[in-house]
Amino acid sequence: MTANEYVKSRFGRFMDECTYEEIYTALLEYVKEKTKEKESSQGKKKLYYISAEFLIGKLLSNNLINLGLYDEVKEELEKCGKSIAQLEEMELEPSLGNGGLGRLAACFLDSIATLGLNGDGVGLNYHFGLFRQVFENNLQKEEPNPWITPQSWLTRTDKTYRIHFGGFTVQSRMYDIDVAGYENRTTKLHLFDVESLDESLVHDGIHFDKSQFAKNLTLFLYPDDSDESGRLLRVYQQYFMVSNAARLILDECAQKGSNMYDLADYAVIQINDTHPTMVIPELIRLLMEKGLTMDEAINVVSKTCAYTNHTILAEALEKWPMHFMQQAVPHLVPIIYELNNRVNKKYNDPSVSIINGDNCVCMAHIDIHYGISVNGVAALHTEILKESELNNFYRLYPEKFNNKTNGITFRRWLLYCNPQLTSFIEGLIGPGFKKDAMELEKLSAYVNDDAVLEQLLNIKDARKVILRDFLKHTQNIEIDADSVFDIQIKRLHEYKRQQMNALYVIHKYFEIKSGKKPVRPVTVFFGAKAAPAYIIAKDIIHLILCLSQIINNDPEVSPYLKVVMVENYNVTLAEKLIPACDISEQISLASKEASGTSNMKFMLNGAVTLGTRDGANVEIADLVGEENIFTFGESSQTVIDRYARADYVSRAYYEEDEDIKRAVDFIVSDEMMAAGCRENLERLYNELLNKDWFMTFPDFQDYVKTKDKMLEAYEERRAWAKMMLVNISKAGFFSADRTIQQYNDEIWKLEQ
Ligand code: 26V
Repeated sequence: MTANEYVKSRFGRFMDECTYEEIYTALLEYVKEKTKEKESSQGKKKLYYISAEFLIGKLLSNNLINLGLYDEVKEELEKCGKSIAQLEEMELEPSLGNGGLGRLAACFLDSIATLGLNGDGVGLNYHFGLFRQVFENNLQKEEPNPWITPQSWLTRTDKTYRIHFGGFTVQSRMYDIDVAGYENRTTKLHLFDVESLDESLVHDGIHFDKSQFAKNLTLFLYPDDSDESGRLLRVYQQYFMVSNAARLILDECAQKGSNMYDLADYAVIQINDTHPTMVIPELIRLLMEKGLTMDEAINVVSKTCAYTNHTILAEALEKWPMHFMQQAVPHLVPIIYELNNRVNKKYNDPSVSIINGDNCVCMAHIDIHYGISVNGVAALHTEILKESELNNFYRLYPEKFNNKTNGITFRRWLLYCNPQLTSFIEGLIGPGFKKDAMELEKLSAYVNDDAVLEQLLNIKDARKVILRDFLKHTQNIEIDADSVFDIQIKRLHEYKRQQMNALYVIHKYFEIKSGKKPVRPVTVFFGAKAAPAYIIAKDIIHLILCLSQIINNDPEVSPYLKVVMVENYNVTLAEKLIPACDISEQISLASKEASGTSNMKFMLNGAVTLGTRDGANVEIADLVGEENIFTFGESSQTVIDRYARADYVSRAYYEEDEDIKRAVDFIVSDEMMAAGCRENLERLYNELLNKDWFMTFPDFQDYVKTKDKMLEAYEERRAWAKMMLVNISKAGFFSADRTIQQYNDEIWKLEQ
């Protein structure tokens, strides 16, 4: 049955006589049915990828592509006078993630299904997601982000569990989202929800009673953790997630014949960052309920779990106070003590203890001692883990440490989001790259082909026009499609240094004012959400929004420079921004960005990277060669040494460098005060002047110089197009299919 026939059977009318809402409802069911017809992988051993975030994005078009139905449905719609773009607007984007970690988990599910591996995702069904960002008076405000509608991708299952906390019990229910792999198998994302959830608890934006756990557990992802009650709630959420996951795993393994002693032959668990760590003591506890001794249970679980680290920022390595555990999960406490005692007895080294001197539980330490594998997410990141951050552990367990450089799914980040580039590539090298991304290398045969280079530039121009129209239509933002598109889109964090980019903008503003005008206008795009309690991050958003107001309304400057901060940056916006990008901003302080994954998406779509030697940028540079990337700034070793010496004084740079002084002073100038709030701007000014913890000043001049060099290079259109082509041709390594194959070969070892 075609999609149109399906619509007819559902509503008694063909598409041309249906509303978009009706067509969307019908197609959602159609796709769900088609997905169910596909086989899911079986096999004895199964992977459970447990993650607090799955940033899956909208699913309709992506699923149609993976099912091989996209072109057909698009055509049918067009024949009926409807557009697939408008249809896509019917779907709400689930905001079940925050940034790279969550998007990575979603890309991994796509690759797991595509490679036909037997593996499911397990997470939580947050009704209001992260939050929806709105700008008011140049400030970020947070609103709930509901996404569950009567027609949703969720399928309610019969699986329910009773989950016990200290003092009360809740009932859970599992909801499933089917994940269609590309022309292959399917897999499932299991999202657990609490039956007693009460959405009416939410009031005034994203506020709610944080103490009513049974009613609030799955309202939001990362609820505000600025106070103790918010942090405690995170422990409840995490336990809810892993207790459900552990029960599901044991149920499924028992059903397949496991006697529990052989659990590791049936299940492997990937712990995505430390958020799911409690699955280890919880599994031990459940196995003991089934009759295993503590020794046996620890032994079994220690063969089953693997841990991925996504950050070296100390503040992101979770440590929960023991009294939280005592309150939320008292039944895990004796197990955690026992795990700690064993470690202390064996190693007698407080730095590797599970319970630290402040009586907090170091979650990563549980993962490392009681897991089979510890991996970083890019080569440099893994080296830093081994040599510094986790060196004490590396010396104990060198065999557990390994690198798995991140990847992205090319289905969403090329085939779906950039059909123009996709069909152009296909015309040149055939369709093989869709299954084997390394075939993109074949493009290197065309690096001196003028017609190809010209066409590549045309496609980029066309994508810039599409972005311009989209932003006008959705956010009422006006941009010049002939300007250079310089884009930084990622979580707002000081280490990612959006503030350094903002200082560059101020620097340019002054240059233009003094008559030094760029040969071609530049549009600097930002997209970022700041954690609700992260004050300085919100101040940086405020700075950018004020700058945007001042610059875009200044007739002397705006013909040459524009600043755009898109509202509520999410996967849907990324899909529009990335294909249109010329300059990909990857400017984290070296050593701080574990990997980055937007850097890979940009490269794949023909943007050129402006980056520090950090995370996966290092591997991008190795692949494309120094002549096809613009790197700048201090090396990770210099940065690490500087932190060790603790002798960085930002004020000294400010006093010695007139450009830095002028840009920083502008933050508290009269113009800025007229556009923004004194309190926020002064706080940010003082932070930079007195602290600048992520060292923007030492890299500033090199950043300015390199970006200007890049703008010059942009004018050499043929040479620039060549750089674009080299970047695309070398992007194959960053396919998540490669990453997942490595996880399977080296850690999971599932049948294939
Ligand atoms: C943790 C927390 C804990 C405190 C409250 C706010 C908050 C927000 C987010 C997180 C986890 C974020 C971790 C994350 O997204 N890491 C990113 O992972 C990517 C995939 O490996 C990697 O490319 C990025 O470099 C890394 O920042």
